[in-house]
Amino acid sequence: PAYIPEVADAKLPDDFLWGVASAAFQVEGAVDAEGKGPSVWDLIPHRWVNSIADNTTGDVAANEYYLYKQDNARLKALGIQSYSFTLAWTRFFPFGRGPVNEQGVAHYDDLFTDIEANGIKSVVTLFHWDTPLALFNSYGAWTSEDIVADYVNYAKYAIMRYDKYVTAWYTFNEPQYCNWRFSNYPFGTILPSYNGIGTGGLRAQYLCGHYTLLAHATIYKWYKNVYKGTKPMTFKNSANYIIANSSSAADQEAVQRVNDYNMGWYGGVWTNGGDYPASLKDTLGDILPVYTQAQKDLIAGAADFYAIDAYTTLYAAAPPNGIAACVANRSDPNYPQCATTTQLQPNGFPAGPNADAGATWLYSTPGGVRPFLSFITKEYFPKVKSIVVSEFGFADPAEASFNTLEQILWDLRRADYMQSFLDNILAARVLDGVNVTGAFAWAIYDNFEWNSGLGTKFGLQYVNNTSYERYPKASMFQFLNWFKLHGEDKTATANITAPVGK
Ligand code: PNW
Repeated sequence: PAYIPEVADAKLPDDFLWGVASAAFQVEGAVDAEGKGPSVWDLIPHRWVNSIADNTTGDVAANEYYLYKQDNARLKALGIQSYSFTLAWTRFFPFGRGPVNEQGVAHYDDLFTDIEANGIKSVVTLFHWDTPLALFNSYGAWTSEDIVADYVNYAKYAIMRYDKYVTAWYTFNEPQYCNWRFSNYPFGTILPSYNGIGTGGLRAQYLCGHYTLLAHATIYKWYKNVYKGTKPMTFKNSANYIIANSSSAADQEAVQRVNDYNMGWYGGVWTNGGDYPASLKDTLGDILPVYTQAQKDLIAGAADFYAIDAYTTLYAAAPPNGIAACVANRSDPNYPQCATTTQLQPNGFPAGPNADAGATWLYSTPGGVRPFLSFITKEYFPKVKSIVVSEFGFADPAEASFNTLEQILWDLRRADYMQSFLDNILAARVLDGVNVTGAFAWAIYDNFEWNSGLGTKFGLQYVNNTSYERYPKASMFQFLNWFKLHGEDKTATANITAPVGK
């Protein structure tokens, strides 16, 4: 049943991009196969004691490296239009730079041809956190400007080889997690520190953000102006809809600060002429690197659409001692964001902080995406012309302890989340006039959920971690049914009058 009755009969245009998503390190396994070099994520589960909640590793993950033909056949059989997946830099350039690994490239040649042969569209991310370990060892990876040239060298190679197969490009997944997902800077006890940066410092985080956005903008401008590429390109943002905890001015300001620190940090592409928001500059001072005018010009306008990984909804409040006191004190626990967030309580289903360490950040509040899409379009980034929800998904807190196949496959909370989330996206489009042009569910199947390990499950398909068989869950059928009901009405496009900016 529709959660939003007004959209029960509404249709999406044919060119609405939709499907399921994955990331190389989370699904591929085969971490040392066919010439692949090590990434930081190959090392972390083995060398950093207790870094992974259930002590699993990504060594095999979902074994996709060997099972991709079955996976693609299954996507086709299920009727999924598009697959959003990522490429592992260390399969192309095992040491991050230097000679190309032909075996790794041959593997991706096969993958792309097979996806195409199954009639599925490829949506491709060039970098999803699996930084080549060699670049960490030689210059501290994302804390050094050297990373820009190495990323650009890899990205150019992958783009030139695969552009013809790709429907849309993402340069980066969620640079908002630059602080540690890209390299796990806190594991400086295993790897040395670089550039005067110790372990997990703020300076490392903001250097990482700085060079990531420069790398993104450099490859974007090359793709459009030199290569003359025609496919849409952007990077994937990570942010959630933020509601003020109260009507007080301080809590309103807290909302603004949370948005600045998540979205505004990389928002120079659409606003501020390529620069950082004033709140970051004021608060961070000399911690925040400075863009030259030429760099700001490079960044401004360096994207074709806004991609948002939106999972949940949060309240924001001023920190206990107030925003001003926090901004003035670098050792305040809330520095530099100087706002606190708490989760909106989910409707209907219990979700508890203690139920599953991997999902504490993710209450099921899919209603937030509708106002969030309006917020992005109308208020925040006036230059955004269209939005793709590049990831949304749910890890049921109870799923880790499910043990019968029936319990696992009857994932009603995730099915509920899918139905409600999609209804809200559709409502944003047809009732609120937001030009949302795509939606991708995370994840194609259960996979290696970073520091939460294999035990935290986001899949629309269950993966048996002994046989590696995949089984579609109820949520997969809910998802597919939704697109059967709402997809493919050729008349719909003409009815959408999307506002572009203010
Ligand atoms: C995404 N949040 O990260 C990543 O792109 C995936 O690799 C990951 O598996 C997936 O979400 C599920 O965690 C996010 O706090 C991490 O809102 C955190 C948030 C959102 C996305």
